[in-house]
Parts: sequence; structure tokens; C-alpha cells
Amino acid sequence: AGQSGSGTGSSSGERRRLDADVGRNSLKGYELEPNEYFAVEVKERQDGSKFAELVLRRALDRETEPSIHLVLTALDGGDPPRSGSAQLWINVTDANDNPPVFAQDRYRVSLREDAPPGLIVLNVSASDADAGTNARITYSFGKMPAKVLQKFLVDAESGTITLQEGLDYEDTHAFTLAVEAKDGGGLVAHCEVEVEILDMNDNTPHITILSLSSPVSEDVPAGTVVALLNVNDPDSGENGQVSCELSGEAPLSIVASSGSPVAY
Ligand SMILES: [Ca+2]
Ligand SMILES: [Ca+2]
Ligand SMILES: [Ca+2]
Ligand SMILES: [Ca+2]
Repeated sequence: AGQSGSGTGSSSGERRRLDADVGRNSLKGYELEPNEYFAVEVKERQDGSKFAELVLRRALDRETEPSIHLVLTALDGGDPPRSGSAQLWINVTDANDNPPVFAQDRYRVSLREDAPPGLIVLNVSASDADAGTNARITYSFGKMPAKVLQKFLVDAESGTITLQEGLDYEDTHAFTLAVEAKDGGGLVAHCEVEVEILDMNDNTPHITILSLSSPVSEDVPAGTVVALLNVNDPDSGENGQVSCELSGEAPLSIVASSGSPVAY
């Protein structure tokens, strides 16, 4: 806060104005320029001298009004009255009354299964309406399984999330990352990042022989099952669809049986 005196009357301290005159010509009252925040209350000492107190009427908010300018006028009871005024500049210091706010509550991102470690997944960002350390944000992960914490890294300063390890769609189709933004005063905001993993064709079909009749007598009727096979590809969709064919010359054919086993 600061002040400066001006006008025709005398001026002294912020709370106290002296008027050298006596009686009717002495200090009559104070007037404060109409404003939202402060009222002036005139108090009288035992010796009859008056002083003014500036009283806060409603809560201040640095974020909407970082400084308030007031003009306080002192009037005497003379005719014509004489007055003196002081300009008051009140600076509002910051309190940590705003938590960080994420740009989005929920982020969604898709990563190919073959994404390399070190890849930037995305950048989360939060803002804080306060000032100084009350607005200084650091990012971190919230409570998550160790397996997830191992895969991803969030930069405390920038909010950049990077991949630390290889992915495997066959192991995990999606991750939910809990991200926190904390300001210098300890207020915390939360957001979620949904990471969807996109399948790549990284698995070759695998053939398992469940049963095999060998040797086979030359007089078995056509249509006799000589082997039961299971063919499996753990990939999804087209990447996991298999078709079987026999190579070489043999009087055998492959028939898909109900369910996954294939017989011929
Ligand atoms: Ca804050
Ligand atoms: Ca504030
Ligand atoms: Ca495959
Ligand atoms: Ca795959």
C-alpha cells in the first residue's frame, strides 16, 4: 500500500488527519470514493480527535483485482468546507486459492504396438490462476500398477508423457494413466490419459499337432482322419486369421472342423 496527500487541507498519517482549527471548523468527517471493497469508519479518541479506519467489507481476489485505488477525503465543518484528500493504492498479495486446472479431464491417444521406447505419447497441460509459486505446476503420475509406471514416464516440468518400454497388444490392449498436477502450495488436480494400443501383425501362426496316425494302412477308406492339428495366431482381426494348406503331393486334404482344431 502507498499513499500521497493532495488538496487544500492539511494531511498527515494514513489513519489520522489533523485540522489545526477548533470547533465547527475542525474535522467533520471522512469520505471514501465509492468502491466494492472498503468502507471508512470514523472513530473518536477520548480527547475528541477523530481518525479513520479503512475496513474491508468483502473478500479480496487478486485474480480479478490485483490492486485497488481509493481516494480518501477529509472534510471540515467550515463554510465553505475545506477538504484534503489522499490517494491509497492497495496491492493485494496472492493466496493459493486456485487449484491447477487441466486443459482436459480425459485425454485419449492411440499407439501402435510397435511404437519405439522414447516415443512422445502426448503432452498434458494444466493452468493455475494464482501467481508465483502458487501457480507453479509440477506433473506426476498418480497411483497406478507398477507395470504401468514402468512403461510410461511423465516429465514433471513439461507434462510430456513418453513411452519407456516396448508394447504388446497381445498382453495389454489399453492403459489408463492417472496424471496429477500440483501447484507450489500443494493443491492438486487430476486427469486421465487413455492409451489405446493398436494391434500389429507381430505373431506368426503356430501349428500344434494334437494327434497323428502313422503309418496309415493303404486300405483305409477315403475321409479317414489321419491327423488333428491346432493352428493359432494370437494377433487380432485379420492379423490373427489363419488359413492352412498342404504342400507337396499327397492324397490328403485339410478340413476345418468346428471350433479351432483343424483336421485332415
Ligand atoms: Ca494455485
Ligand atoms: Ca490467488
Ligand atoms: Ca499374425
Ligand atoms: Ca499383435
